[in-house]
Amino acid sequence: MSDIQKKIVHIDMDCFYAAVEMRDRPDLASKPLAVGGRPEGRGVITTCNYVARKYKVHSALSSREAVRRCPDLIILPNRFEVYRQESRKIRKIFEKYTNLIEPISLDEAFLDLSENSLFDGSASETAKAIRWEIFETTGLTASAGIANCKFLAKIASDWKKPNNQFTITPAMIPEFMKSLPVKKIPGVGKQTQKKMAQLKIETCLDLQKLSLDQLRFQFGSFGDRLYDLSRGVDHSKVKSSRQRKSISVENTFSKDLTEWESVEKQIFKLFDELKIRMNKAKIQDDQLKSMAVKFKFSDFRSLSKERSTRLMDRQAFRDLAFDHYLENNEPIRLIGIGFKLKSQTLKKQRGQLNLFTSDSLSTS
Ligand code: TTP
Ligand code: MG
Repeated sequence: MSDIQKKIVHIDMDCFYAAVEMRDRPDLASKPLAVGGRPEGRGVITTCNYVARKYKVHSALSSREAVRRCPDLIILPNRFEVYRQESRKIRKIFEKYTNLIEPISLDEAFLDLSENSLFDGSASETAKAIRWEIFETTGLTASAGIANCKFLAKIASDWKKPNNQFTITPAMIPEFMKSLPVKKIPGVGKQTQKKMAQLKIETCLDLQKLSLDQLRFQFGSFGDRLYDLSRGVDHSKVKSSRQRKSISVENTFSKDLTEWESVEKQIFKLFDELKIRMNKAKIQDDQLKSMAVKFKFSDFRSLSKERSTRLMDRQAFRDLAFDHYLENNEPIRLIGIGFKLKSQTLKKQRGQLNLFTSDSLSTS
């Protein structure tokens, strides 16, 4: 499908953590309110409501400075578990509309609605419905951006904040890009901005004036992406971790393992690798269905042991591996560990998950 036809929606909750606090403490809703650490110590502001933003209070500002800018600021402690809980509810709402969801953080996600036929295929009407359902369910407001690519959808969601949405149609893109500041381009951080400023590049139009070769010369491999992004072109896909059925890592050893100690050591090593992969794939505990440990023996037979789980737990892998080891005490040439993940819909979930291909699975 060409990008012209793509329909990407970016949903971003309005002053998310602060909004949760305002919902739960309506008496504070009209006051300047932030969540974060205490101003007496070295606390920082996690986020604040829009009243506080008028005083130039913002995320990552030291709480001490925040109170200096806004003496009446009320700072509540972070309640991450509550924010996580709300985030899960919001995720569940997204899942009613599409399986193609890429969560970016607790309060932000991309949805690919290209194949969606709801509301006569209107992504902006679908976005309205999603925002309304979020509000009905959680009492919190969200903003949305709609465009034919992730880059523009994300910019659009910021355009009419709070509690609103904005669509960038393909016809609007050339004009829109002209005035867009380069700092809005993902990947253009402080250093790149500085370099661009030296080159008198402030807007995407300024960038468009550079040839691909010039961009490569100035910005290396990022030059190709800058060429596209400055024209409002972004081919990156909505990467749905929900579509993933499993995640695993494995290692083959040059010498078969026979001692439990060496098996245990490998399990811990693999666990650290798995954790990194899970972070990259943005997989959260609530997506976990079961964990598995696979052994491939010296005769190339392989056998996995599986156990249901809801937690990413090193000790649990060790225990599962230990049981597996006791039951099948043979030289091991390969160990794999991983998780099976809950799938998009219950219907699809049945019978299709196989963490390790062509392996027999013993379940405990
Ligand atoms: P954002 O979406 O960046 O901010 P926001 O939702 O508070 O406000 P906006 O209406 O502008 O979207 O971040 C979402 C949550 O992530 C935010 O409520 C708190 C948290 N957060 C941090 O913990 N540290 C940070 O530096 C930022 C920016 C956000
Ligand atoms: Mg937000």
